[in-house]
Amino acid sequence: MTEPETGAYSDEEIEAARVLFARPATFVMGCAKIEQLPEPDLPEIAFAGRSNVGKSSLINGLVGMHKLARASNEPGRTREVNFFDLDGKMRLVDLPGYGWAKASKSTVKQFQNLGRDYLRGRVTLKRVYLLIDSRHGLKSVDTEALDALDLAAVSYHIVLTKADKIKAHEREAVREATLKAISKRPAAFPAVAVTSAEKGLGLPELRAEIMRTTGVQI
Ligand SMILES: Nc1nc2c(ncn2[C@@H]2O[C@H](COP(=O)(O)OP(=O)(O)O)[C@@H](O)[C@H]2O)c(=O)[nH]1
Ligand SMILES: [Mg+2]
Repeated sequence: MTEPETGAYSDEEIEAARVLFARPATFVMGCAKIEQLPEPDLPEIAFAGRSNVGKSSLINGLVGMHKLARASNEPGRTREVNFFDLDGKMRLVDLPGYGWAKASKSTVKQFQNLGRDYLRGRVTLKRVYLLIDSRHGLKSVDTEALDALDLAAVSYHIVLTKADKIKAHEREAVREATLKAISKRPAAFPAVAVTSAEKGLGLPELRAEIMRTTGVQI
């Protein structure tokens, strides 16, 4: 049996990831239709989660640019699949948020179908980072997303966001509860990352994890 990689990174990995993510990141395109996706010619990682969970902020935090993903957050864009290129080596993909209470049913369906089609069919997708608000933990709408990913056998890694908003002992409690909740899920990576895009908490480790997962070298 191989040991699960539960988040120990060497100084060298952390430093290599810092260098990689300091390289230029650019907005490639926002896609509203599955036919518009860029050619699958680079490894991709995708960020999914409820709207407002912190997907765009996490992407900005990882690349150290305040406005990269936010700039694409004009009305409409949050319902597209947004692609960001990191130094021509990989793409970061900002998926439409789920759990939009106010959107019409047909709109919800349209962008959820797009996210689903992307997740199911993307040959270059290395992993989905499924974001969960650390103040709330897994909610039923999140559990539905996990069910769908497990069913489609799409590998995902849970990332707790906004950890600056809770105390250190609460962080550990929600991390452990989340880890326990995913322990029997087949497509779940056996670790839970704790992050704050605002304070930079957990970002060096997440960069290192992404580098491992994609196999990208500097
Ligand atoms: N305190 C705090 N707020 C955050 C953090 N990440 C995101 N936010 C805030 O949460 C809101 C939603 O973030 P956004 O990245 O747009 O979420 P998205 O809809 O998932 O892309 C914004 O007001 C952000 O400033 C964080 O790490 N800490
Ligand atoms: Mg967003």
